[in-house]
Amino acid sequence: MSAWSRPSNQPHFLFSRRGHAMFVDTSKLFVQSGKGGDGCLSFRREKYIPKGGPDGGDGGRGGHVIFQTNSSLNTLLHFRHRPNLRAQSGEAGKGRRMHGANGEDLIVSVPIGTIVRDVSTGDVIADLSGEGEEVVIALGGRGGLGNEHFKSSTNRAPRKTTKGLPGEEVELEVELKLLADVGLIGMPNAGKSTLISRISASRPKIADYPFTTLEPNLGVVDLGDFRSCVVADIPGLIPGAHTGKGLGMRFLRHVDRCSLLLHLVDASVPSDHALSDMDAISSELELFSAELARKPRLAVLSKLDLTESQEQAETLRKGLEARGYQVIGISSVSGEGLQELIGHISRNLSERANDGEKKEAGSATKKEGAL
Ligand SMILES: Nc1nc2c(ncn2[C@@H]2O[C@H](COP(=O)(O)OP(=O)(O)O)[C@@H](O)[C@H]2O)c(=O)[nH]1
Ligand SMILES: [Mg+2]
Repeated sequence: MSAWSRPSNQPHFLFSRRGHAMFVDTSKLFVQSGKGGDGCLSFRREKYIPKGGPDGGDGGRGGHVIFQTNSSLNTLLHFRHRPNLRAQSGEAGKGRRMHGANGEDLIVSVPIGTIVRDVSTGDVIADLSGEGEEVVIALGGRGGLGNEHFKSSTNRAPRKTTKGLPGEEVELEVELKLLADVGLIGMPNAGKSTLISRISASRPKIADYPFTTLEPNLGVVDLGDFRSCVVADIPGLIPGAHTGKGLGMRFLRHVDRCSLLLHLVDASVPSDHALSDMDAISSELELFSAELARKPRLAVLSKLDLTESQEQAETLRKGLEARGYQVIGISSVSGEGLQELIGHISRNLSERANDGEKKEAGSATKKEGAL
């Protein structure tokens, strides 16, 4: 199946014609699996058994580091808070042939589509593309042997044990192709780039961008509770764009997965101009992609720190509401309204996730019915 024909609620990344995703997020990680516990040196000591044999147990295995995909993640932002990942060591063996406990495995959640490379060799060691897929990235060290293993006919009281093996240490680079969750539209100069830079916790690099003149601009926004999303502007969506001014249909496909569009309206522009600009962009959007135009849209009044914006804010708000928009006022300079905006994005994405789950639950019931 080609990447283009996937149902739109499923893909976590799309590819350009050359087979590469445009937006790539990377993160460096250091992982270390647990050391194995040492074998134990011990002899049986009981009241009526004066010369009990060796009874030192084996050490437990060190914990593995395991990567597991989790469909609720869509960026690598959570690794920035935690770049060192260590699994627990195994416990040493004990007397009475007691085996030391194994170290707990460290399960690391990663988004679907994560590619894992070993930095020292450059090799891809995992390509996690399925839901719930698991790969052991670093194997825990084996536990050492207790002295009970070294008993022989010639040596009934061995003092030999072995040490637990060290865990593996690997420096990794993880890579994820990103799709935009939120698209920004608006006239040039409306404040799109400034807003992205203001609300982003990281700015992924843009790889293999197939268009030379217009660079999309994107950022990863931290929504709290280990949730994050990708916000991208849609470059060149200006009046007349559908007649071929710079922007190709192909670009719009990369924002297909957006579940929300923010339409930035510069509140410092005289209000009748601001509103007619908005209408012009809206009709351009319709001409470009009816699908994109059907997405939920929020009007964002920008630059509210400026006096002229404040004077016009009410008129603009009314004009936008009359067009059926919900309106949030912001300033990327003072920070006003940005938390409210992030809250709105966060709720929109949770709703999308819930809708996705409902759809999955629906198809599961159908399968059962068919059996
Ligand atoms: N006073 C003020 N200026 C802003 C704000 N946001 C953007 N600007 C300015 O508006 C101009 C255009 O912003 P930019 O983000 O490049 O707009 P874009 O073309 O939509 O990406 C720049 O000079 C910004 O510094 C804001 O919230 N307040
Ligand atoms: Mg810009």
